[in-house]
Amino acid sequence: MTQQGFGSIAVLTGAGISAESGVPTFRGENGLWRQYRAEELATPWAFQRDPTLVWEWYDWRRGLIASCAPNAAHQTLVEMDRRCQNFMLVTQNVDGLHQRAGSERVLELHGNIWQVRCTEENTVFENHDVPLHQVPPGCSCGALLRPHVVWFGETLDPETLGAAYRAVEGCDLMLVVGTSAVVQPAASLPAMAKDRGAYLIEINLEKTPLSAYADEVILGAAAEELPKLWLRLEESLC
Ligand code: BJW
Repeated sequence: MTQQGFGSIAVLTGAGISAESGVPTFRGENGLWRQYRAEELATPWAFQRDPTLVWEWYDWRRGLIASCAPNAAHQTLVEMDRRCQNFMLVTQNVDGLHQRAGSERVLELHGNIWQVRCTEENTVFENHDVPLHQVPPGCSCGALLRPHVVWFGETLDPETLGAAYRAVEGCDLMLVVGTSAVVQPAASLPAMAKDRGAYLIEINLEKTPLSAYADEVILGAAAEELPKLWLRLEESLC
């Protein structure tokens, strides 16, 4: 690692950062996609076909996430947020654990499992009911509510994605934590940062398609490795 100071940091997180909190990842040995087929649950077509099935799955996941607490990796990112003037946390996670830990500058690329959206009016509501009172839940206008998350085949919110591009294009250090780096467009963000000259560090249990681009690959658990990395970086920050 160079000794120059880092003035601007962008972080991309994925399901792996919440794994040690007890939230299942999607891919890998114990991942959700081993048990469930993504196209039957995480697509707009699946919801059209069987909203009850899709909502039962989200209701189960909401219950599971509600019982989980942020871990040391989430806490480390709170410290970075507080310490660095130019900082942005971009997450693919919908679990809300970054905010529960205390992170303030967070861009949720794939939405939030604690928000629901009216399928007619597109209004977004907070909903923390565990379990849901009714499955599938309905809006007061009579239409169905859906989880306010981004499914395969759906576009990401342009404002959120635009803010993520800006953060990544302007950073001089990018950390990528606990993502398989296969889902687009999120997976392209680290390469974008690297192409603009950022120093790229990846933390993951295993190598990913991104590892070849990274300046450093730290193989290990996020809750263990991120606090250690932060101790090492703190000196050269901001
Ligand atoms: C640890 C650890 C520990 C474990 N410590 N590490 C261009 C090319 C090809 C395809 C496409 C493309 N553009 C778009 C597409 C289609 C599609 C896509 O990318 N498909 C690929 C799979 C091929 N993308 C989309 O459809 C996106 N929409 C879009 O781009 O719109 C425009 C468009 C549409 C169609 C065609 C073309 C353009 C939307 C993507 C939405 C993703 N939604 C989900 C569900 C969210 C809601 C919910 O949670 O229910 O988002 S899918 C799922 O994957 C979820 C995650 O956010 C996302 C990424 O997963 P993540 O976070 O990386 O988790 P895992 O499980 O994959 O990996 C965990 C990692 O952690 C592993 O590496 C472990 O090793 C590691 N780990 N424990 C450190 N303790």
